[in-house]
Amino acid sequence: MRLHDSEIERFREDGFLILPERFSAEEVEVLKAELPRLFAERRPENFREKESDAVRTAMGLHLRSEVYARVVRDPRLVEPARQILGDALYVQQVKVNAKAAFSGDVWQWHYDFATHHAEDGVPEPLALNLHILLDEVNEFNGPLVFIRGSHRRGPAPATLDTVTTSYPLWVVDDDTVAGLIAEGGLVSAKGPPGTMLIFGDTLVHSSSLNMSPWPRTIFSLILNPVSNALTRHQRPDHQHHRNLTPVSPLPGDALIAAAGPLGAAAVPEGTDS
Ligand SMILES: O=C(O)CCC(=O)C(=O)O
Repeated sequence: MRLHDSEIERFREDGFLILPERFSAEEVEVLKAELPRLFAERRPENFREKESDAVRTAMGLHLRSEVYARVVRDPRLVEPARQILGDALYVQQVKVNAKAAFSGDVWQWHYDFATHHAEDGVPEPLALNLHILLDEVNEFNGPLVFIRGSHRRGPAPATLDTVTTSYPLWVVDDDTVAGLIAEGGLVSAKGPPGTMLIFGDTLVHSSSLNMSPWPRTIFSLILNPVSNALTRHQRPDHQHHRNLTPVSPLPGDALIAAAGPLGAAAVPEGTDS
């Protein structure tokens, strides 16, 4: 559950970690089973693709589902983040990013802090993005692609792109990206369901179209130190939550428990964090 020293060293060097077999097939099924209901909802938290009705990203999930309320407190996500950042972390954003078979759209080259800083006034690039792959992610269905070591250059110049996809994003220009790739090279974040990814706020990344017949679905939790909280409130709560209550880990089996008869009724303490 905790990261080894060598993993922390690798994270600091590369800017990301790819950690296979962190969540079981059963746990992944529990997370996926919620998605048809959540994706069917017509509400602002569900962003649909520009060219189709398919959900591109569904946000605020811990406030919409008991199962997702539990996964944001899963020790396999929270403990590594605490090791890297310290104990007082709040839930900044909770979402599932989907890329439908044959049509899932791109995420342009960007790093998350550009948006966190420009839109939400987050002071420092400290937040961590913690992912769980919910489908097999391969070279064909639009994996995230990281520029190794790109975080070490610090925040690159970024501009707001409101046209390329349905989701406004602060993006990095091609010349900067080419220079970063020449220095660090590319890594495709592939793996079977249950693989975890961790990456930092200035790591430059993207993902391409899903032209394959295989959907690509990924859970994403962003944790940020309470001491580095947002200072601007222009985006809706689901894009950057205002509740700064430090997240506290649940027992490791809580996700499976949530799928049982108790979980269906019980809302654990602190799920509004
Ligand atoms: O899901 C993806 O392909 C990329 C998502 C991403 O870059 C992000 O959420 O910042």
